[in-house]
Amino acid sequence: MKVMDYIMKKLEREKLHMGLIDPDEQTPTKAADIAEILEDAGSDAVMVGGSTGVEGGLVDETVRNIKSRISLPVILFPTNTGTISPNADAIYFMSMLNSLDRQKVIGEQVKGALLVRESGLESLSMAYLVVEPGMTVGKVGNAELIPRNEPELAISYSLAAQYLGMRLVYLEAGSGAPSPVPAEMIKQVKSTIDIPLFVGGGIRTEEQALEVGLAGADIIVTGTVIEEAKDLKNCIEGLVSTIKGI
Ligand code: 1GP
Repeated sequence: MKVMDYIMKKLEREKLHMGLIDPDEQTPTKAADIAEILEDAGSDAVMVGGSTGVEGGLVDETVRNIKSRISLPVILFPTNTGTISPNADAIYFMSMLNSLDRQKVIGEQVKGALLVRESGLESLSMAYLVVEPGMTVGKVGNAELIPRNEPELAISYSLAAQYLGMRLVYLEAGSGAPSPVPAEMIKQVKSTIDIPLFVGGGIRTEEQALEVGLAGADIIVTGTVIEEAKDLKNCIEGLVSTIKGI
């Protein structure tokens, strides 16, 4: 089954959790250990990527290790064309619509389009919108951050993405953000668009996952908490059961 169909089918009955693994943060073997815990805990997919532009060989080795151990979809969350691994199941073909840097809006995508085609990866078009504080990805991407108190701007970007034919919207507060995207912004965006809404950045606790999910996020992404948790199994199980219970 195509990854997009898998996501849409699952969304008919529940919200999804995806764990983000940054290949820079651990060895490929350790990344596969984490992926196995995610799968056992009932998470829905593993995203592989980082905001600083990890080197291609390491991404590929990480993806291959993960793929050899789990059956969940492995989806690339790329920073640039150097991070494409043909061994993943799919790639978010993302545009940071609120970047002031043309390269992030369309340049990298033009550079990578043929590579994606040759790789045979399923391409999932996504509007990537960086909300305050934006953290590293906001800086690296030269984002004109969406202010936390301007949900109307987030709505306009999201709707523009939908009208442009994009299939997914991602509201990103930035990895390690002190708090997630505001619930009010999530609620207003969700009530306006018809395509699935991803929310990530700063989600560490079950309470935060619950708030983000209740506000309307369809797919909740956690990264930092996976790197830092003392008891990873317990942490992921708690997050997943909270999200599935909404
Ligand atoms: C980053 O939204 C993801 O792109 C995950 O953020 O690391 O804060 O969970 P965290």
